[in-house]
Amino acid sequence: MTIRPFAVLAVLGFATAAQAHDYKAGDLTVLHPFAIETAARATTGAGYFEIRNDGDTADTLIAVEADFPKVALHTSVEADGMMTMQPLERIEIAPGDTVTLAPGEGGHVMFMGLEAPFEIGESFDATLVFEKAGEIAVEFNVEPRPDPSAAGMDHDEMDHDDMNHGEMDHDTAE
Ligand SMILES: [Cu+2]
Repeated sequence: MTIRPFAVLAVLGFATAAQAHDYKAGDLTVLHPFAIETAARATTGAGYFEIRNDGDTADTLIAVEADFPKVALHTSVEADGMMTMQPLERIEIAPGDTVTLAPGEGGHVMFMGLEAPFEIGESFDATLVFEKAGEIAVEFNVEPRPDPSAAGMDHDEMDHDDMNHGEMDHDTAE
């Protein structure tokens, strides 16, 4: 069996496009924060990451701060056949656990009041605020919208702009 060079190149190309980057504070590691590209006139964008807790005690993500008019933790829920988003006030990470915010899985950071769309290849600074570990400065890389035909990506077809943020109490996640 010989290695086909084209297959190898394809794998390397993907790894570069979605370059991993991690941030550590105490027992917490924030893995690969990324945001999804937005449509030209979008005023909201979604961000994702994983948080791993290697410690013996739980910690809690209580806020995400970034240079946008409003930033909140959200979860997408289905009610009466309609997808809506609700604020998440906190995300607890149990000892030994990894919490994943990923497209199609509900939880996300919502960046609101964008004055320019998120474009692939851009990045922006943000700070994750934890109850015990304190603040972790991270960088979100803007990545392509995941292929909606991929399994488990149903929710990602939602355009956040179509959803009614007006009914939510945004102040809870300030
Ligand atoms: Cu949202």
